Amino acid sequence: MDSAISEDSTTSEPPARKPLGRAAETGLKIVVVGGFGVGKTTLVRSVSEIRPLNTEEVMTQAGVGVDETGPVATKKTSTTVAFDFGRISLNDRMVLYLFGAPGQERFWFLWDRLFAGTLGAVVLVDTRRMSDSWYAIDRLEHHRTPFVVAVNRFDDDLASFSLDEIRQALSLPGHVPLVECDARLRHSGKHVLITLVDHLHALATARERTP
Ligand SMILES: Nc1nc2c(ncn2[C@@H]2O[C@H](COP(=O)(O)OP(=O)(O)OP(=O)(O)O)[C@@H](O)[C@H]2O)c(=O)[nH]1
Ligand SMILES: [Mg+2]
Repeated sequence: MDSAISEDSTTSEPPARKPLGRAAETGLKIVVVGGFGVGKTTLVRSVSEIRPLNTEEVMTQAGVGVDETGPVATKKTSTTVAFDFGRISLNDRMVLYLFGAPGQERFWFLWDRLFAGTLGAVVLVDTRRMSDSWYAIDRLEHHRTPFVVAVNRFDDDLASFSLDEIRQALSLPGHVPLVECDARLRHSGKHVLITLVDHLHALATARERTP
């Protein structure tokens, strides 16, 4: 994997805008999906080499009863209403385009369109609201879109389920990679993307070998 994605940085600040290379000719689309407030926008923001496009709206009093509540609601002040968009250049010719999906159930109808032309996906999971991930996994399986699952550990998540327990709870088949991450940290977000790209590579190699 190229240094653009494998470099080890601990900062979560986006770097200065990097112009798209002249030789860039292949764009690979990756979607980050998952339930409300699992950290999708945070992940796209932390790994993107450009200032990402975020379609975030402030959650106001008017949204009470419409916008979701729960463990994340007290700290969360904005929510994605369309999608996030970021970019990582893999090498001179290949560019990864990252799309972060909106997490609230009332926007889930957008997901199927967002999955069109997607090479692979990251399902972000908050173990305090594990069932919010089921719909994402169902839709990806329906579209036959390869995916990896990343557990975004929150500081106030006291249950600290093991990866095996999470795999069981999500009924994840053994071949689907499951990793932990902190969506706020660039090196951690990149590790998730590397896991996905490795998974896609392994699937493509296996397909080539199948007569
Ligand atoms: N403690 C902690 N906070 C996090 C982590 N990841 C994200 N957050 C915070 O959690 C909040 C929700 O993150 P978002 O990135 O907006 O979540 P989202 O999945 O895009 O939310 P929606 O688009 O509304 O579904 C933000 O305030 C983040 O700073 C994490 O790993 N640990
Ligand atoms: Mg968001």
